[in-house]
Amino acid sequence: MNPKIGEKEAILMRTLILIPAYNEELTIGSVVTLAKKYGDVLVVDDGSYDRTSEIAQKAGALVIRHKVNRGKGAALKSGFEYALSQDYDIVITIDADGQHNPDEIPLLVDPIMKGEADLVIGSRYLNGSKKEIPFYRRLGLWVLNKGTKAASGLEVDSQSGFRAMNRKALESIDLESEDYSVETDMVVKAKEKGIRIREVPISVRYDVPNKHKKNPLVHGLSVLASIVSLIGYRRPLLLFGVLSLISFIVAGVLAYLALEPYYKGGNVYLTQAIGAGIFVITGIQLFVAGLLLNVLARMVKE
Ligand SMILES: Nc1nc2c(ncn2[C@@H]2O[C@H](COP(=O)(O)OP(=O)(O)O)[C@@H](O)[C@H]2O)c(=O)[nH]1
Ligand SMILES: [Mg+2]
Repeated sequence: MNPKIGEKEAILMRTLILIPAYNEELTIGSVVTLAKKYGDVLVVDDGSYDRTSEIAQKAGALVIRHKVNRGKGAALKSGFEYALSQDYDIVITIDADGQHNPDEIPLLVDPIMKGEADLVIGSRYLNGSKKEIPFYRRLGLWVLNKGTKAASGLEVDSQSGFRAMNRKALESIDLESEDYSVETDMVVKAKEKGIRIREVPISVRYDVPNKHKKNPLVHGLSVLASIVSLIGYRRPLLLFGVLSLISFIVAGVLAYLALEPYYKGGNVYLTQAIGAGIFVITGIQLFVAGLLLNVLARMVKE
């Protein structure tokens, strides 16, 4: 049988499944075993102190080890470098903790094979999977998704680690983040480079033994801090404008508190009045800073 050109290309595509893992001995074996059906598997063991590397190797993965823990972003970067050096055409990233289903890999690869997208994000929001997400996490994700939208203009499942990308995306996205903020970083950089981004629905499990490596509050706040700095670089007027607005609102409240006793026949409260003045000045300074940085950001872009 003579395969059509499209099928022939599909057969020749080399796919790497990249699994960042930190102390995932309970689940890495099954994730690697299932993922192997869809391509070569690379586990980046990021300084685990359990048997992650040993089990991954036994299950048939190639393993790169970091001597010390450097973070999810650093692990992905090591994996992307490997993929580029070995000429892979498609890279899938998938979590090692069993929250994602490797059998959904073809769903992510499909838009790339069809030439419709360069970066495909597995989304928990497109098919009702978000019901699986605990409520407090949904709140945090909402903030991070909105933050990512402010930085990139795109409203996507910004924290999903289940993704697929082609060589074009791989070559042009230059990641800086070492930690969990890598997911947002990738979306922002991809958008700037004109990479075509697509989302497909995926499922997600929350009944796995070791689903989160980090305290959710610490995790969420550290990602938020990185997103705020991404916004600061890209849209300074937005960030500083919001901060300036908050200052003016605080000034307004203080001014009200200062003057209220006066209208009731007493004296102006001096402390509150001084406070109001300080916040007005701060608000003006923030606004001017935003304007100046906005001009700088534009100059850098041009
Ligand atoms: N290489 C590496 N992987 C990590 C690190 N922290 C988490 N991961 C992996 O990244 C994936 C997602 O991490 P997880 O803590 O489950 O994130 P959450 O589900 O979003 O809370 C899992 O496969 C982890 O093993 C790290 O420091 N280094
Ligand atoms: Mg997890």
